[in-house]
Amino acid sequence: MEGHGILKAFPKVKRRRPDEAKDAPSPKRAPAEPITDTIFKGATVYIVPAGIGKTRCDIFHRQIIQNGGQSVSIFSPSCTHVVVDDSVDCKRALRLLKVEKMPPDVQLVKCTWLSACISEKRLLESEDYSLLLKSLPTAPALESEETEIAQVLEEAPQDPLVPTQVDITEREACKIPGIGKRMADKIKEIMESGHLRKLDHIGEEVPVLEMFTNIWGAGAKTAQMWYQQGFRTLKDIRTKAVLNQTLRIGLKHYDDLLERMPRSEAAAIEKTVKEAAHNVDEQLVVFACGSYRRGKTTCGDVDVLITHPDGESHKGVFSKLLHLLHQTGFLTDDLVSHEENGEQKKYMGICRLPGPLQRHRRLDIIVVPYAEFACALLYFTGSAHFNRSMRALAKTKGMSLSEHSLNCHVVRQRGVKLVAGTPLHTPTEKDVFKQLGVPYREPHERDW
Ligand code: 8DG
Ligand code: CA
Ligand code: CA
Repeated sequence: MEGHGILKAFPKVKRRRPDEAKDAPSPKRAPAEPITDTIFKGATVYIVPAGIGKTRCDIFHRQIIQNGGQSVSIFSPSCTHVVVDDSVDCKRALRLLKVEKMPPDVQLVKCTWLSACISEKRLLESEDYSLLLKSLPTAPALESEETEIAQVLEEAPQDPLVPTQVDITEREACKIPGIGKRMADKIKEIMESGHLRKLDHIGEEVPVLEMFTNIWGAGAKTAQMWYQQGFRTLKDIRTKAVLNQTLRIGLKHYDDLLERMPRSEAAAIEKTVKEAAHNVDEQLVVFACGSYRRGKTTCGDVDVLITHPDGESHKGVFSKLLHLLHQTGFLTDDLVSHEENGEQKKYMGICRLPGPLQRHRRLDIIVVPYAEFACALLYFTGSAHFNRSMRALAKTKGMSLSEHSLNCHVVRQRGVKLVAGTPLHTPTEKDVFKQLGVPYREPHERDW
């Protein structure tokens, strides 16, 4: 049910992932995109975001994964294809990639190649789309379905009620590269009836489901269940639904937790945790990671990472620190008060800075052994998409990357890890990049 089609239509207003839901108490990571086809099987694609825009990059990324390929956010010689916006020429592409020339086996292609592969449902030769060749096909770059429909409608006859015109338009639409029979059918339906039936039920259900999943702790499954039980408002949930402690807290702070906090507030939260940690042990190293470390102007929550340079004294810090932060009233509610992940310990809760107008904010605290510090720092800095790309890159090199370590000599068979390999010595993040053979990226360069 988590992958229910309707839920994919949710607008991106969420500030935390539904997979952190209490119905899945140990927060699982984002589910992998379902693979529905094999168009891009064997292809490892790096999309140069310049000029393409984040939304289109995201769409392409999903299309590649769903069609059996790999989409990575770091350029390396193990990519099979590098895709650039149609406006980018070869010289600029090389500049953006920070290389003098393309590695021999990497294809440098225009966006139209991706659109054409998707529309023709096969991995096309890149020759016709190569940046080094002058003649390029004129297929429109793939954008969202809506944009495609809109473009076609713009060129549609003025009187959509005349059936023959509708048929002509449908036939014409089919001729446009990138528009198949299914898309043409949708265009026809819109022209005939003024709307798309497929979207009808979404109008009623989605806003309610979205409101429900915006309760911290409620995932898509829970929201669907409530909807099926006939609940339609937050009051219904408050008064009629069976709620566990996490959901009660999520509901209590519904408005506060929906809002992202300004960066300055995240800094004040980091400072509060740091001071308390230094009361426990002055030597502790304390860092806010996540979007804060990536330099974002607003943060969904604060992710504080803690370690001790002597490699031992991090032990015992976790409970002392939480006790102190509870005592001062800074921590107001615990969502997941103690989660163990190997030698790492994680707390997920809610805090509030002192003062009359302060809001409740989400806070994660992670205590890690020093040997795992660099990999943990890299992981909790994110972004989640960047992390996926780094892990995919490690995989192509017979390594594996996690929040604990970068391992070499990993043995996999058909994607299944048979031998876990040996952790490499990576005292700093730079060491991780170096071992993976890619240039270091500052935190603010890790959004994609
Ligand atoms: P935000 O809180 O401002 O919305 O953004 P964020 O700081 O990037 O996200 P987060 O949810 O607080 O997660 C912190 C980091 O944890 C994230 O940047 C990278 C890492 N991470 C992954 N995958 C996932 C995942 O599936 N869920 C969560 N919660 N974190 C993940 O690499
Ligand atoms: Ca965060
Ligand atoms: Ca977080």
